[in-house]
Amino acid sequence: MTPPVTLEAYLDARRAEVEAALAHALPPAPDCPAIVGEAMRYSLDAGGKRLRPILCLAAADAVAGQRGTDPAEAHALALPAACALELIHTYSLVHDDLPAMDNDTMRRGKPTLHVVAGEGMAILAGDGLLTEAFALLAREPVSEDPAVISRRLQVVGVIATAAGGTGMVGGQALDLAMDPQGSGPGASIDAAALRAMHARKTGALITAAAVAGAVIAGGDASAVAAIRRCGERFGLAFQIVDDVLDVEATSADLGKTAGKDAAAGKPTYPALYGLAESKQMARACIDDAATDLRAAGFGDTRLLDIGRWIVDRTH
Ligand code: GRG
Repeated sequence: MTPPVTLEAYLDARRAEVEAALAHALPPAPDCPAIVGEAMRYSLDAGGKRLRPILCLAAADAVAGQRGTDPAEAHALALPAACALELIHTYSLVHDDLPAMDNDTMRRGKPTLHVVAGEGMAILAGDGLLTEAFALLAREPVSEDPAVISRRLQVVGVIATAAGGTGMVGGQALDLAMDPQGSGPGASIDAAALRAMHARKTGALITAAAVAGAVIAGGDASAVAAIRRCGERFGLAFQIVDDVLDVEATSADLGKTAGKDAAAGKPTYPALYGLAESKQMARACIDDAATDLRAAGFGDTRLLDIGRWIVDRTH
């Protein structure tokens, strides 16, 4: 496999791999009733950057480079985890947009799922996406090799921990309990609490993407630890940039309602630190990750470029 030259070509190639695999990631009708299968597909096929799956594949690439194994084989091993991460991410967006949570009407440039299919179907589609993610992780990558089977099990644990109460669900619960305009227990939140909430809500799944790719490609403990630290920094940078874009970008750019955080009086990085310092903080996360990756022998990998993509993105 000839490595693509530009980051754009690399991202396009990985995205195409992910899209092709996602096309087969959900059970077809009539095994799965079309009414809920189509609802799942509506949100999954609505686009999105596919950041988490691409990060997972890039981490697998980095480990393959270090171990001298075939990158195409590493991709084949990592693709199920990459797809599962996108299924879980999509479920979280569907549920986050529900009236009981963020109550949003636009996502990925389209009306949100509950708007087109109703709340009940949106809840079920989210449940379905989450559950199918773990079905996929349980059955793939198909292998008789005990080492691969053991890594597959490890990946299930990594992703479940990131998606569950200690990760995304826990973070979303803390977010939901926040009451910026009120005087209850969630009324005030300082910088440390904001960071801790985001580390769970957004950071955990991004970190898990990097870790899952490294684990399934056969990374040793020190490689996995280095890639985990990178994922944590990428997760924080991603959230800071998300907050900045909520202020600076338009709804058309974002494909979702812009300016909602400020309108709700939510504590955000720009609200706490200002726009310029927030941007500087995001860049510092990526610079620290790059320094750390270089020290761990991953200096010449796409992971560094993905960090730049996270901070330079416009949507
Ligand atoms: C419902 C358990 C549960 C969790 C929801 C992810 C999440 C937790 C809420 C989404 C709210 C939100 C906008 C968070 C900010 C960060 C974020 C996840 C943005 C969307 O991710 P992108 O930019 O989206 O990767 P695309 O559409 O490109 O995949």
